[in-house]
Amino acid sequence: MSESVVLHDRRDGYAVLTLNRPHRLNAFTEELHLTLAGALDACAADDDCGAVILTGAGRGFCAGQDLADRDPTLLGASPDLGLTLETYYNPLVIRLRNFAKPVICAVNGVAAGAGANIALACDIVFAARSAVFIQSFSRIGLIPDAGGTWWLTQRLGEARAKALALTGDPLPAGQAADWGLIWKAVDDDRLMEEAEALAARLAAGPSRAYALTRQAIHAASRNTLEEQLALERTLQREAGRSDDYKEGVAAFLEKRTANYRRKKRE
Ligand code: T3D
Repeated sequence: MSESVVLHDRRDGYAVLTLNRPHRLNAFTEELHLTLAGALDACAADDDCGAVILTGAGRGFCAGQDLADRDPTLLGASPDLGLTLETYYNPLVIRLRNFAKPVICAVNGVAAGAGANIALACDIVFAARSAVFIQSFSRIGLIPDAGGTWWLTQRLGEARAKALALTGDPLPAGQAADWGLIWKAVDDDRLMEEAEALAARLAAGPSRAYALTRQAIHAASRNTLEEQLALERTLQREAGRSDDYKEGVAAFLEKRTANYRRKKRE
């Protein structure tokens, strides 16, 4: 039996999902989309899974759409790319953005096209220092998708967004971190160690507070300050009613480490 196109490794408290088409730099096919969606759903439904790491097998993270499935000499009529975005890429971006648990991306190598932008849809992005992010769309006559025009403009501003998108030039991981596009560039041999240490830490933390924090930060770019303050009030009210908050305050006052996971399992 052939290996799955997404490897799903369950660790203590978190899961590692590995895109597994290394011969094509983990480019997306329909099968990869469907398998990844299923794996993410399984993580969402797993109460003991507090965080997810997304990474790639082999020397690349993901090279975007598998262009072998777009070969014009085989397809005849032009494919409706709007339909494939609507069916696969856009739901994946929204699934990652609204995921119930923090998603860490460990970009192990080149991230190109939609592969770069799927990485940017994750909550916290680590990249191996040797990795590059490429908005390669313009090289094949397309526009950045999977949220590319949004992530780049929001995080880098128009000047850098336009230069990256129009040139399709690679952005090295270190520069992506210096510019604030991602969280951190780390030495290649420490990538998974760093990502897993953070996943384990988040998995042991106050999960409801994390979900509410992500919700508030996502809303910030569209809200006025007044609207954001009102949202913080609403979400903090909810956080303040949680067992995690009681445990956090009790642990502080008792000068001990808070134990959120134990409380959830009791
Ligand atoms: O279509 C829709 O549904 C709309 C949605 C579109 C979303 C998109 O992502 S569009 C953008 C698609 N992606 C690209 O245009 C990137 C294409 N790949 C590259 O430009 C380069 O491969 C990289 C810059 C990513 C890496 O370059 P390099 O030199 O490190 O590796 P390579 O030799 O080019 O690739 C290694 C192998 O992977 C090679 O196969 P081979 O020759 O060893 O048998 C190459 O053909 C294959 N590969 C890489 N990317 C893709 C791919 N095969 C199919 N599709 C790919 N995207």
